[in-house]
This record gives sequence, C-alpha cells and structure tokens, in this order.
Amino acid sequence: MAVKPIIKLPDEKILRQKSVPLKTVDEEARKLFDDMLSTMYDAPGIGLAAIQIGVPRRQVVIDLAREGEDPKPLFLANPEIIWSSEARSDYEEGCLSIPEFFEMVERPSEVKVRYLDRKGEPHEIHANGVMATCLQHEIDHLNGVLFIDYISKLKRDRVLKKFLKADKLGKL
Ligand code: GNR
Ligand code: NI
Repeated sequence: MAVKPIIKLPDEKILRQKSVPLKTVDEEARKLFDDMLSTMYDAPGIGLAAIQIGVPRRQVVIDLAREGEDPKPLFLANPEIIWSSEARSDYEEGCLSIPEFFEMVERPSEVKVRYLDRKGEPHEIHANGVMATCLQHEIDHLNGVLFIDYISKLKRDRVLKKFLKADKLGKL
C-alpha cells in the first residue's frame, strides 16, 4: 500500500487520457486498488480514479465514510453507468486534481452503475445523493472528463490559468 503523487492541473496530457478497460481483475489490479485507496485516504478524498495517479486503467475507489466512522471502501473495475434519472441535482464538487476549487455542478440525481469488484465479481448499484455524484465524477475521469467541463468557459479558463501560473512558479 503506497501513497502516490496525485496528478493535478495543468497536466491535461495525463488527465485527459481515456482509460483502458481491464481484461481481468488480477493481482496487479488489486495492487493498484490498494495504492489508490492509500492515496485517497491520505489526501483525503471520497473517491479516486486510477488516472489521478497516472495510470490509464478503468479503476475507481470510493469511500463515503466520514472521519471517525468505520471505513467502507468500494473498489470498482470497468464501472459503467447503465441508467441515469431524468431528475437532476446540484452538488458542490471538488477534485483532488484541481485542489481548492469548488463549483456547483448539475448531474442526474440517480444512477445505476455496473462494475466488477476486486475479486472480478459483477455488481450493480443504484445510487443517489453524494454517491451518485461521486460515481459520475469518477467515471468521467476514466473518459478524460473533469468537473470544470460543466462550468462556464469563463470560470474554466480562469481556473486553468491559475494552475498554469502556479505550476510555472513551482507551487504545485
Ligand atoms: O474528494 C472528492 N470530493 C468530491 C466532492 C464533491 C464531488 C466529487 C468529489 S470527488 C473528490 C475526489 C476526486 O477528485 N475524485 O476524482
Ligand atoms: Ni476528481
């Protein structure tokens, strides 16, 4: 279990990559899940996609348990949204790859997601609330999509510029 560096803006060369499906959930995939979980808990965050530690594979970890509660890690390989509600909800999103920036994003309120667990067993979850938001945010990462893609171009350009400047000054 190793804490890995998190890839951040302005590194879109990595963050915009489309991640590749797993053929099988093998020992190597489980090792990656463990590193992702350590990295997410260390950050701390409620979700992490493999691309955020530079690995373009379709793997996600999520844990919505709060500080002081027992951890409830969820390991998802090849997650797919198989249904989303017509109803939408607003939620203030953040991203470990875009630190200290938060904006309201509107997404489907409920989703059904099919995935393989860390043993390779198939599951479906029907999620609402924070879990629905988090699943959609993480699956977006697997497709090179970031939550700033849903905000106004003015705000997005402002954020990108801020991270470009911070990077040039060696502050990331
Ligand atoms: O830790 C995280 N919090 C969060 C809050 C609102 C909406 C989405 C998220 S996911 C984020 C961790 C992250 O960047 N995952 O990709
Ligand atoms: Ni994110």
